[in-house]
Amino acid sequence: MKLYYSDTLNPRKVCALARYLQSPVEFIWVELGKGEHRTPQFRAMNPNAKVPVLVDGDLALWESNAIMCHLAEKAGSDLWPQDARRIDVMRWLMWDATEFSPLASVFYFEHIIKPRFGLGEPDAAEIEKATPSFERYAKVLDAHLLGRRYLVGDALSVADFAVAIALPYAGQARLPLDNFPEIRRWHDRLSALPAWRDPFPYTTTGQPATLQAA
Ligand SMILES: N[C@@H](CCC(=O)N[C@@H](CS)C(=O)NCC(=O)O)C(=O)O
Repeated sequence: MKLYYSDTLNPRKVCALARYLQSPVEFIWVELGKGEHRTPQFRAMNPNAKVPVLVDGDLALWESNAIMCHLAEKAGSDLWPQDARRIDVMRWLMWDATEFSPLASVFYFEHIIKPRFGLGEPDAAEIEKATPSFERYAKVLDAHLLGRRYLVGDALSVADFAVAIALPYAGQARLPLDNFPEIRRWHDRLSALPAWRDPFPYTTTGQPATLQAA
């Protein structure tokens, strides 16, 4: 399998999961700054021209959450459960994709992507507009996490990797999380996993890193 990625939000969860599961993937870096995701060859794999993409035989799979489920299923891992928990995991994946992460992404885009790719100053109006909605959903998440170790049941699942995706960037993105201690506690637990803390398969010198056990 080949996993096309960059060191950005959505590929991060897939790289973390691949590392956690020690999936047999070849990691292929896509340089977004050079537009490598907009080439005809890349669009043939993903017409949306976005990373991540997983190529598994004839399958070119895009959408980070679907890729996580595919990798977990291939590994026979309970992170994408076979039993009734699957519906609950699906619920959180949908909630994340439609409610929580689009709002967190506003902060990530304004404070991290714009400076990184020279796209101008953060737009204070965009941040102000996103803040109450972000806090509304953060409150839902915080309340759900009270007394729980993970989102679904008492075990880690792909839902945790999806919903938490903006949290490693919380400081730099200036996510308004001060009033949500349960979210912070939960993310501290995830951060104890080497695969979550350090998901990308290269070192600070730019050399590919050997994947190690999570
Ligand atoms: N819904 C997609 C979103 C993928 C996405 O937005 N990827 C970003 C990087 S985090 C990207 O490739 N952006 C390039 C662009 O929009 O030009 C997923 O979850 O995989």
